[in-house]
Amino acid sequence: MKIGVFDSGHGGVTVLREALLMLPQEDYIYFADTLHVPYGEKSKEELKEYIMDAVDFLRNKGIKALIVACNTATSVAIKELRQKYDFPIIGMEPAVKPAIQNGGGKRVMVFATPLTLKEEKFHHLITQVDKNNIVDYLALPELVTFAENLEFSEGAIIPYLREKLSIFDISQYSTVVLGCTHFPLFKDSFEKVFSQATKIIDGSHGTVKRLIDVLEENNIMGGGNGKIEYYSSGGSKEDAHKFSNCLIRATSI
Ligand code: DGN
Repeated sequence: MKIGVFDSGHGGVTVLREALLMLPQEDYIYFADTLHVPYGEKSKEELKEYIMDAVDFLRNKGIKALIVACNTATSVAIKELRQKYDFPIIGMEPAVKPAIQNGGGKRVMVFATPLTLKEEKFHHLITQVDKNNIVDYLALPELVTFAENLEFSEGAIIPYLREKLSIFDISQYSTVVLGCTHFPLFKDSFEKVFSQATKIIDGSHGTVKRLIDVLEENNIMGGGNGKIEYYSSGGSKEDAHKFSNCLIRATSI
């Protein structure tokens, strides 16, 4: 059986890429909720319905485990998902803990969607790990739209990032956390905006490590060879084109 990977759109390819590298002996089935992307500024109640529909779809296709490759969906629905389905479910979490460990007391910046940053899950995480008040955070919802429009050019992205960051002293950050799965698709622009000394991290490695543990614990590891099936709620050829473009970008950047 396959591993399900779900995102509002095509940011989840950054997690799929990591899974393909670390777990090549699995098959994958990716679902993008392109009818409802972006998720970052919708109501929780609305999103929960979309997320349940997406996961029902994947369950009906037959999956042995699910990665919710979307920080926003994880924030609003992970508890309900785990209650409803009997396969293991791995969610995303902004990589704040490793960022603080990396930082040696210097400031950390977290980028995510507005909903992820508003949710209790994020504030709970911050109160647990940010004892010295060194974590700042900022919503970058437009990056999701840029990605879904396949607009990755530094000429468009760098001015956008500079404008959003104009009120911050960016030289003070040891670490930047990309807390939305779409954002690593813009790693080249983040690297140009921040100094070379700033480390840019995301949660995909930690998520796939967790997936490996869960597959081992449940004795359901392996049996595939890296095959990928793709579906979207929009069901258009354009969606499939976006998926392959984003996956190629995720593997090449
Ligand atoms: N890729 C999603 C995330 O990690 O939060 C959200 C994108 C969106 O739909 N706003």
